Amino acid sequence: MALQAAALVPSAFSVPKEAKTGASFKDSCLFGVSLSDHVKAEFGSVGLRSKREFNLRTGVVRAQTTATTTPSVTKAGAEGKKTLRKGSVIITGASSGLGLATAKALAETGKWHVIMACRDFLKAERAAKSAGVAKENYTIMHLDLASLDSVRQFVDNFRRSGRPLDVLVCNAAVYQPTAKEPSFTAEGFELSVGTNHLGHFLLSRLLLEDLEKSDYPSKRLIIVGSITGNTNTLAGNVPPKANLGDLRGLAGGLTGLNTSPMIDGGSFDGAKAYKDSKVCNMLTMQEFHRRYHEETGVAFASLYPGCIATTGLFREHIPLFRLLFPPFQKYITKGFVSEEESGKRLAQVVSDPSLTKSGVYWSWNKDSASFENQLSQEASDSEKARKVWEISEKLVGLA
Ligand code: NDP
Ligand code: PMR
Repeated sequence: MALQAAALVPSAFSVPKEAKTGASFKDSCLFGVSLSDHVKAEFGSVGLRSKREFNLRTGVVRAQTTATTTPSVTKAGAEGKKTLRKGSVIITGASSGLGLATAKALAETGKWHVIMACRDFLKAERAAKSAGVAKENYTIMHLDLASLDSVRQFVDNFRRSGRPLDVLVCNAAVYQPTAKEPSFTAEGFELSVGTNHLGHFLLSRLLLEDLEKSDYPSKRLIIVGSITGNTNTLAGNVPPKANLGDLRGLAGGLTGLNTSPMIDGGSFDGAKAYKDSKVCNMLTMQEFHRRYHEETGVAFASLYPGCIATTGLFREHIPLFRLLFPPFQKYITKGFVSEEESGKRLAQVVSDPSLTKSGVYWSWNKDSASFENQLSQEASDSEKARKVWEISEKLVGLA
């Protein structure tokens, strides 16, 4: 049986700094078209749902541990392969969408044990079961990326499990396109950048040590990026565009108090905050590569898995968007991929022997063949990557 350790710490939630009502959503556009008031009113239910989820999560404390089997280790085979033991991969946000599909694809090979690092233990357990992931191929461990305490606790719990770490996949993300006001992580960072970038930044910095210790033939650290953070594409030119500016907001801590909640110091825009966070993800991957690839042998990679228009990422978008976005991507842009296909793509980046190159941003063409893609000027700016790295390490308490 798999080890199951879940510690739902009280800090495991995101704290909205200002009281919000369900009606307080930003005037929104659907593919650039303004919405009528009756459509806007539908936002209310989303707001209430979030609040309910918030209330449910607060005060929940749980720790679960059951016995585990040690990873199966097979010695060198006839072809002289170094090791054939089961790989051990952590995937953040594996309770839905891309993360779940990747967990399923890897588990199905029988060659991987997946540690599903999720903020909602029960949701993850149900998701794994309904996706048909075999019990012996996964473990759920609690991780709330919107709390740095939770990140540190996750790392401790993982180390206590005694499993090796061969691949880390930073996949989880939040997207708040309709939020009128920013919300914040436990430490007071704007939620999208705080979760998608800073939470993963601390996690990956801490776990690099564990990856380094692994004896697996191909050790990898993958941070999921996206086309919408790349302004060298059509998708990346849909407003609001990603732009980190001179990083003054990030340097100020993204608190929204006396400083801006946005990296570039501007006023809050949830869609932009998400795209900015993806730029940080892609810059972080490259900075990792420059600093640590040679020294550790770990391959660092990012990717755009395709437009998975049906996932929970769009849960806070208006219902009309969620209805029209999949057909728009399927028939107009032709950028649509199913969750299953996207999972296979990310699983390739985890385990395919031909995708071992470090410092690469992978994409797939129409025939689903992988290729090394070009990042935008900003997303490949090494000076900016260094500055984002240095500011981020101060914010998460590493420097
Ligand atoms: P989903 O919403 O389906 O998955 C996101 C996952 O992140 C969920 O499991 C969610 O948990 C988890 N998560 C959110 N906040 C936290 C947190 N604080 N701590 C831990 N986990 C958290 O979206 P996708 O599958 O679409 O997104 C996965 C990745 O793919 C993201 O990095 C996204 O940027 C990227 N991507 C997505 C594209 C798309 O078209 N959908 C395109 C390009 C990139 P919970 O289930 O509890 O909510
Ligand atoms: Mg986009 C080839 C064109 C293409 C692709 C691949 C995407 C992917 N999008 C494309 C084009 C367009 N989009 C065009 C022309 C428009 C204007 C009509 C458009 C609009 C649009 C919106 C409003 N697109 C969106 C949104 C979102 O809210 C999504 C977003 O930006 O989330 C941050 C989104 C996306 N489009 C994509 C992808 C992959 C997304 C999901 C975002 C992501 O995870 O990065």
